[in-house]
This record gives sequence, structure tokens and C-alpha cells, in this order.
Amino acid sequence: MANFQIQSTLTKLGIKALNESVCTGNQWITAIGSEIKEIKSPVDGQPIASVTFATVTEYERVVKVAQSSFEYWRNVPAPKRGEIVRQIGNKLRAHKDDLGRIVSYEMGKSLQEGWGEIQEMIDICDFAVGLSRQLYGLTIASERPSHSMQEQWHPLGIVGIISSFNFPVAVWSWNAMIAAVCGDVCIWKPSEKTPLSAIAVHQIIKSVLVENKLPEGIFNLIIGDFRIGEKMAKDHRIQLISATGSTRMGKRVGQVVGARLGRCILELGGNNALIVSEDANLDNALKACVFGAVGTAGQRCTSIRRIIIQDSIYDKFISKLINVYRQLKIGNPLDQKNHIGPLIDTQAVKNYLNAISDAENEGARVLYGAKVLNGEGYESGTYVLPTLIEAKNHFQIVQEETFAPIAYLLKYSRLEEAIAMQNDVKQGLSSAIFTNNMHEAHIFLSTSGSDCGIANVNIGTSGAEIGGAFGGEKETGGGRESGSDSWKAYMRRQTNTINYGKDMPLAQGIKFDI
Ligand code: UN1
Repeated sequence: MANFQIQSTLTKLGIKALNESVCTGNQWITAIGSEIKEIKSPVDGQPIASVTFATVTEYERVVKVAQSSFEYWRNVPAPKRGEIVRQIGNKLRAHKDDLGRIVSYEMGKSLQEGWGEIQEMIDICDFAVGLSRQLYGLTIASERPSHSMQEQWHPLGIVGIISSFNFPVAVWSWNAMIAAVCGDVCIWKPSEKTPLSAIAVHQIIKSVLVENKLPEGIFNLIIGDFRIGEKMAKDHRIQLISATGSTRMGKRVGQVVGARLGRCILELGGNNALIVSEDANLDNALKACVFGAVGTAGQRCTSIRRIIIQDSIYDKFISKLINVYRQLKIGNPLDQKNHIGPLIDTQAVKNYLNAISDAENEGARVLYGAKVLNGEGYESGTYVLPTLIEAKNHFQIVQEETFAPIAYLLKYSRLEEAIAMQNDVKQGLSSAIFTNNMHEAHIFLSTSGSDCGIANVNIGTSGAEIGGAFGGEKETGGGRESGSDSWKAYMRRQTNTINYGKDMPLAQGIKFDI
């Protein structure tokens, strides 16, 4: 799809002036800042639009508006908050095609994955609507006569969401939709690399908020660079910061938010491995490896970085893998015949090349790929060949997350060895095993198995459903977003003890007579 069509899609959504880089839900605010950033598509290197970065003035305005709207929103009954989220989900359904195209063109992921990202938003809306009637607390047995105890959940306040370029809109929605039914308001700082998708989504949300005559400030958007993120992290008026991105960024956010004893949800780097056992269905394992390693051009935090293959099938499996890699079509992601689109920018291409040469310097062997594509259709300089490298787990570069379609191939003989290798990295996001052997599958999922937040059997490491809690351990940050009971991180828990008797006994049998 040409740039022109993307612009007309933005116009169709009513987005005219992109110097309006701040949105308080139902109102766009013109940023007075002078810093204008031209957004270029990684697909063809063409400028799509220019956005103006917000300054401290707009930031202050947004936080103030969010503070006052929280006073209102927290008192709206949760199922009524769910009703607004239901309408947002329906609007996203209606615009799935357009939004998927904008995400695909701005970020470079395949159109299928662009639509998948919007579907993920729709799914979390549905989940949040149901949740809005299920924010359950507990009743607890009191040790004192004529006393009752309960636990209830109250809205927390402002949730600051810092999201990454690779999922320009979906990861925000995991946070924002759950926060919204929990009675929180949010301020979203999307990646400065992909602000247009965020602007388009906010334009859609705005229509729901206006139709429902809601006050401004429930969903807020602020386009800026890391300085805005830093302000959010330092700001004690923001009760929770949910940040997605690199471990380096997360460590900084964690330190700054921790210094003020604020709350954090961190979803950071992964170094995900897939173990292929000799008892696996190799055709399925192959499919999972390829999608996991090259999907989103290897720029998911859940992408497969390491494939750990049992020695008895090693040669056979890698020759199948190379064969499939040879047939992959690389090009404009909006053209559905292509499997792989571009990397986000030329810096990402440099990181890809550096990782390959680092691996070679450490003694690794490139089996396929390691090439930047040029010529017709590749003028942007952002297209690379997906790469397979035979390596060792302890190599420095294998220990790191490179956001590129590079998979390291590792060999094992016993399952314990494969699991130890899989766990022997600093990150702990996602993991998978392919095996039809029940014993192996259960060992992998057991306490002494995978140490990751996500552990899958007979599916790949990426493509998680929204119904589960999403996140990981170790340097992945420990946060959980999206489904299951992740909502609890967006609320404050209150324990209530009620004495309905005539006396006032103390707990622990303490006597205190006056
Ligand atoms: C991310 O890359 O930050 O599991 C999120 C997946 C997607 C989400 C990835 N549902 O691959």
C-alpha cells in the first residue's frame, strides 16, 4: 500500500493536524513545542507525517486533567466502566482493517500480524468487559467473635503506560483496558518510532468518549521522547508505571519509580528458546521455529532467539530449517505474499550486522542469511535475510537479546542439559518444548523445568493469547499484564475488619483493660 493510502486512512479517521500530539481522551491539544519529528515508514523509507513532541507544559496539563478525571471515573460503577470498554472494542472491530494497515506500514510487521495486533486489542476489550463484573475480593474468617473480615479492591489512580515500537498499540490496550475497568485513568507515552498508530487509536477512542459525554482525562496520550518517560517515572502523581521495552530502559524506570516507592509493571527483554526433542512432531516444530524466529522480523519480545535441538535429529532438523528459510519471501509487509517485512530502522540493521559479526568472532558459524537486501523494493535499507547461526549458549552475543531475525542453533543430548541451557540466560520471558513424550513435557513444566514466565508445549514462544498473564522473570522484569489476575496490580487492596459485637476484643488475645 502506498503512503498516500495510509494518509487517506488517517484522514478518514479525522486526523488532520499531527502537531496535536497530546490527547486527553476527548480533546486534542496542540503541542507548543518546537521539536518536530518526521515519521518515516520502514517499509519504503518514505515520510508519513510529522509529529510535534509534547513539552512540560502539555505534560502538566495532562497530569492535572488525569488527576481530576480519576475523581470522577473511580466512582463510576465498574460494569458501567466495562460498558465504555465494550463500545471501544466494537469501534476497534469496525476499524480493524484500517488500523492493521497503519500498524503494518508504520512498524513494518506483516499485514496479517498488523490485523492480529488489532484483534489482540479487541480480545482484551472483551476480557475487560467480563472482568468489570468480576473484580472479586475475599471474605476471610476472623479469629475474634462477632467479627468479619473482607478484602476489597479499589482503583489505584493514574497508570502511566510506556510502550514499545514493536507492538505499537496492543500492549497499551492490555494495560489501558484493564486499568479502565479497574477505575484507573491512564497516560500513554507510545514509542516515538510509532506515534501514528497511537494517534489513530486515540482518535477512535475519542469518538466513544464524546458519544458517552464523558469528561476529559480518562484515556490520555502524550507523544514525546524518553524525557517524557523519565518525567512520568519520577512523578509521584502517577501511582503505577507499566513499561515495555529493553532491559536497559526497564532498569532505569525501575530505579526511578522505586526511589519514590511507586509501583511498576516491567515487561522487558526476552531470550526465548525452543527445545526440539527427538520425540517431537518435526513438521510442527519447524513451523513454530520459523514463525517464532522470523515473525515481526524477530522484533517481538517473545521471538525465538535460540533453538535447542537434540543431537540425534540435529542435522536433519537444521537442513529442513535452512530449506524453509530459503523459501521465505521478504518484502513490503502490506503485500500478503511476503512473510517478512523490514526492521524498524537502519540502526536496527546495524545491530543485526553487529550481532552476526560478534557471533562469528566468538567462533559461531553462519548457516544461512547474514545479508542486508538491496535493489528494487529494498531501497529503505531496512530489509535483511533471516539468519541461522550455529553457536554455543555461553557466547556473549547468544546471552543478549538482539531485536532481529537471528536464531542461534544449539545442540543437546539429554533433556536436563537442554533445560539448563534454556534457563542459563539473564532473561526469563518465554520458552517452549516440542515433544510428544509426556514425561519430557511435564519435566519441562515442572518446578525444575523452564524458569520463564511463559512455558509452552508443542507451540512456539510467541503469539500468546490475552487470557493468560503475560510477562517474565529475572531481567524480563517480573511484571504481569493482560489476562488471568493481572488486574490486581492495577488496584489497591484493602483489608476490612468489621466488629458487629458488643465488645471489642483485641487480636492475638492481647488484654488491654482501661
Ligand atoms: C511483545 O513483543 O512485547 O506473545 C509482546 C506475543 C504477542 C505479544 C508480544 N501476543 O508474541
